[in-house]
Amino acid sequence: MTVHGLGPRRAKVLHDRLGVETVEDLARAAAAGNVRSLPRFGEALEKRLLDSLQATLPAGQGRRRLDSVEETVDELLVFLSRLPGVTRAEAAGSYRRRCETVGDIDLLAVAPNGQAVADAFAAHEDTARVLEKGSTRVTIILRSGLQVDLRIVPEESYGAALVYFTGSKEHNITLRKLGQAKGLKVNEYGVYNEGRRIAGRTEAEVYASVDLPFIPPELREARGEIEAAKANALPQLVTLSDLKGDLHLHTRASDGRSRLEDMVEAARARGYAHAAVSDHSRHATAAHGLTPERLSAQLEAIDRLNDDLKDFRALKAAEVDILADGSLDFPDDLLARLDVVIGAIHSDFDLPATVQTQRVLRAMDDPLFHIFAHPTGRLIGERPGYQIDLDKVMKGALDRGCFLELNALPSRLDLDDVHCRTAKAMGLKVAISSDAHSTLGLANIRYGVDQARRGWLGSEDVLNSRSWSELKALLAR
Ligand code: DGT
Ligand code: CA
Ligand code: CA
Repeated sequence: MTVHGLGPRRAKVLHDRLGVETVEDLARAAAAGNVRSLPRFGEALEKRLLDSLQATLPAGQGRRRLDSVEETVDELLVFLSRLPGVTRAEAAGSYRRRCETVGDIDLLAVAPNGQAVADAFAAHEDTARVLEKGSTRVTIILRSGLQVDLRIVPEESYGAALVYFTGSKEHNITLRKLGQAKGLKVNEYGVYNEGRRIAGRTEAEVYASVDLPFIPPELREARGEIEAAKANALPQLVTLSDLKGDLHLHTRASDGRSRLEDMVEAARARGYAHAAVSDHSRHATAAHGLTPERLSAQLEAIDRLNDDLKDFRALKAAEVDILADGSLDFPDDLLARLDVVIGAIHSDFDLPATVQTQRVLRAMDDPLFHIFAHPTGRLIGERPGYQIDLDKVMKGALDRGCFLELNALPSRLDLDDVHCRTAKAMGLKVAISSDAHSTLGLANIRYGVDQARRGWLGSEDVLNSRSWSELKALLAR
């Protein structure tokens, strides 16, 4: 039932006819072509199931969502930093690059006596198994099943080791080649010129030894960052403090858990200048979508709130369902009263790509439309996105003067990093939005910022890095 496209009835048929007990069983049956002939299945559904399983299995088989490991990483870093002799403890690997999922956790510690630190780390109370232990490295499996690699290095190698273990592997290889071209040897212990160490204490030192400025970890994917660094053309990446507002949040009126006043107060307390209250529209019945009457009442409540607020504006918005034919779920006279109209797909996921793309473009044809939310609909490790031609959608948005969202929920991160970069390249601005369903949910925005940085976005590429008056001008079509 966790597989997208399967309901209870079909799950039962799979179990009764094919003896499917697990997701892995289903993957095997579908790959063997045994699913298509079952009643109410067919070849198209078998293919969709296979696609869906491909998106699910890698996460099921070991990769974990970034947010799900953060607490563990924080605890282990505190544990490490309190061990005798440890002067630094830092996370590296895909975790530090802020990838949306991580295969394992890589930690780096600086200490003069590696063996003592290795022994103490392996003896952590959450250790289930020790896979490897020496004087410079330990690999353990935690009780949660998560693997942790720890490397212990001396102070003078800290920068070189941090570069090396942050990766990516492809980034490292490119760096090493740059070094080779200068007659230097670059490894995890330092940078060497004919056996003499010339750098390694800090990351900046290592990059400088190959004539590069410091490259932020989120960019280290061998996607042109070294060339950009060489040309002194690295982007000035967006930071959390660049954001002046949040353009997507929910209240108790639809499927949120906090009251309107509390959401607005929490957004103001974060230091924002504005926040868009964007509850669901009526078609999203599972999310208690608002009727036109209820939305109208909410708009009046927001007006009253704003009367009492200084230096902050609650924006009138809605997350409006884009219906199957591309029409919007609220009438234009109601949409015209909103500051921000967000369109989203919550139904009819299974349309062919051309139809899905047209559906969205048609929705954007409405001059009241502003932002296309979570553009692919994927849920990381749970379901792939619907079939859609995102390039066409992005070009369509640019032509029409609308925008795409980078939904910051760690289960979505939608747009992904690669599509953020495509958007930037074509001059299309992206809204980084929390999609908060409670006051605490506003803090998820930082995952969106991480992803935006991986997508090379600067403050200027982000819609909500602007004050309301600037934003208003951008939204006007
Ligand atoms: P993951 O764990 O699959 O999410 O991805 P990473 O990037 O954390 O990969 P991991 O844990 O295997 O290794 C951590 C870093 O160590 C990696 O980003 C770069 C470095 N590294 C590992 N193996 C090699 C290698 O064979 N060559 C080079 N140059 N670097 C490597
Ligand atoms: Ca790793
Ligand atoms: Ca590792």
